[in-house]
Amino acid sequence: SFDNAYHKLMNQVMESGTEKTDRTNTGTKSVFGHQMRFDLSEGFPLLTTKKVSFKLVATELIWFLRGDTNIKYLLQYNNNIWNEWAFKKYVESDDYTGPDMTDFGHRALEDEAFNKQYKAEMKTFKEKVLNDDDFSKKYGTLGNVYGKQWRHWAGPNGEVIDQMKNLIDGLKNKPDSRRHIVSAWNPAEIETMALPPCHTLFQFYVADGKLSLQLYQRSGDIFLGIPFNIASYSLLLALVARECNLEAAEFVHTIGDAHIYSNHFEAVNTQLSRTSYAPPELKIKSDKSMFELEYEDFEIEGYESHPAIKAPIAV
Ligand code: U5P
Repeated sequence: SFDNAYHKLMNQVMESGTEKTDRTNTGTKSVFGHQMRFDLSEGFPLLTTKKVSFKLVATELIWFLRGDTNIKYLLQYNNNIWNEWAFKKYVESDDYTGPDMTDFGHRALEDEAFNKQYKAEMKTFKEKVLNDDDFSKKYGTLGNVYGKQWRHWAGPNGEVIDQMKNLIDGLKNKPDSRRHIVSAWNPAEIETMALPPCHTLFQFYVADGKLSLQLYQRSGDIFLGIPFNIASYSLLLALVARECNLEAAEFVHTIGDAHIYSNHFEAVNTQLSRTSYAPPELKIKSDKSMFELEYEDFEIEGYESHPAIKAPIAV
């Protein structure tokens, strides 16, 4: 099953990963260079040994495909996965006058009184992004993250490069090409991004009327990030295949630094003790182009899973 490949990675890192310090000061166990393959003809790879929210995956992917980089769209779908990074930029700015939020990620876990303050500030922040246009323009944006690079890469002479449109044209007109690549890694703009892209570059491949996709992910939080990334890129493969009248074949997931944070070890062991279910199926209930699809056009059928497992995110 799809869960097997993922459990194998968790096992391998728990048993033989190298202990390493990291940017977030949490500490990890990690391996370098790992590959998993997911055959979409067997179903949709939404993991079943813990509940993974398809809604969060789908709304984030639609947001990328729209070329959007402002969390307002995500908040409208109650998708909170990018909040911490936008919030960080706000509380570090001169416009922020509330209680000191330095290192809020760690402090919220350790100090209950601070956690209350943090939650209140975050709630106000979200409301302002949703309801105050000027505030939202200034602090809802994450800089030149995925959406910008996928749809509006800034060329050297002021031209705008739509990598996704070029990709679709290329797949339709020159399926055999070895240049079906989209890069989110734009060295000139890394400084302007809230988080340098984790899913760095992807490539498509056509053979026998079937389409495959490989992602190079430079850094992968195995417990919280990877289940999401697997579902997200599998959905992208399904959408691009549909757009090009091809059958979706394999999603190949290649990870650089694949790590488990030390405060996720217990959660990982819980998940490893669980047995998988059969994977669900993805249904797209519309003829619209992939660039016009809305969340309401998707359905995940027959998703049976173990309950979600909570774990803190490293900011
Ligand atoms: N991360 C993911 N998947 C994503 C986005 C972020 O796993 O889609 C994780 C990275 O693996 C890392 C953190 O743990 O977020 C980003 O930190 P860094 O690699 O930039 O230091």
